[in-house]
Amino acid sequence: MVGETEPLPSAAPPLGRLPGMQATLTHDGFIALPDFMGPDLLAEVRARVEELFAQEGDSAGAEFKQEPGARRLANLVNKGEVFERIVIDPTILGLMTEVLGPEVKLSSLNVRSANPLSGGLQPLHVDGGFLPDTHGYCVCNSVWMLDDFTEYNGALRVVPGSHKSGRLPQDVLADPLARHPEEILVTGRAGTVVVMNAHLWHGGSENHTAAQRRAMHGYYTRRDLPQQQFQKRLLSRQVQARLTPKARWVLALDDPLNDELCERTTSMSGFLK
Ligand SMILES: O=C(O)CCC(=O)C(=O)O
Repeated sequence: MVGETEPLPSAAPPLGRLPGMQATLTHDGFIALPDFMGPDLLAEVRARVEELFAQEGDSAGAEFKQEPGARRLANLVNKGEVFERIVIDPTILGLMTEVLGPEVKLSSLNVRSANPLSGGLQPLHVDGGFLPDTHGYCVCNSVWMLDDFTEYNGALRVVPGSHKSGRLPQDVLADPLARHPEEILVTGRAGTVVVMNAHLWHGGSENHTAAQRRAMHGYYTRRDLPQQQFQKRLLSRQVQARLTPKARWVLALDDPLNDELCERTTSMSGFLK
C-alpha cells in the first residue's frame, strides 16, 4: 500500500505495475498480491469494519444490497478515512488501468463476509452483468482479503480465462451455483489483494468453517459508465470537503458525465443483473 501524495492526474493515475502482473491479469483474468495490505492497515480496516457492522446492525449493506448467507457493508468511502486512502492506492489503480484503460473511476467500495457454517455460496457471475463492449472491458474489481481465504471457508471461486468468453455464465450454464469443471479457488493469507477483471466468471464459495470470511471489494469502472454507487450523492459534505484532488478524480466528484450517467441509472445492479 503506497502513499497518497501523488499530484492530480491529468487523465490517468500513475501506473504501479509490478513485474509479471500484466501477463496473469490478461491471460487468467486475475492476479493475487500477497501481503499487500501489511499488518497495520489490515488491523485498521478490520477494526473499522467490525465497528460498522455493530453500528449498522440489520441495515448493514442496505445502501446497495443485502444477501442471504453473508453480511455486507456498502458506501465505505463515506465511513472512514482509511477507506479514502484505499481507493486511491496507486498500485491498484495502475492494475485497473491495465484492464480498463486510463479513464477509470471508483464504482463502489463494499465489504462482504461469508457467514460461518454454510453461508456464502454465490452463483458464478460477472459484476454488474456486463459484457465487454466496443471500447473493451467495462469493470474491474479488487478483493482485499480481511481473513485468510482457504479451501474451506468460502474463498473466491473463478473460472480462469472466462473473461474472454464473451458470454454470461447464466446464459450458458445449466446451474451457475454448481461447481464448474474449470473453476479454481483463490486462496491466500489475510492481507492479500486480488485484482480481477470483473468480466471473469466468479463468485463466493461456501464457508464450511465456524468463523466468518471477510473481504472488502474495491470496484472500478470506465468513466463512460455509471458508478454502482453514486459517490457524489452518497458522500457527506464533510467527507467531500477533505478529499484530495486525486481522490476527487477517482471518485468522479467533479465529472458532469458521471452525474448524468448516475442520475439516469435508477437501480444499482448486483450479480446476475
Ligand atoms: O466475496 C467474494 O468472495 C466474492 C463476492 C462477489 O463476487 C460479489 O459479491 O459479487
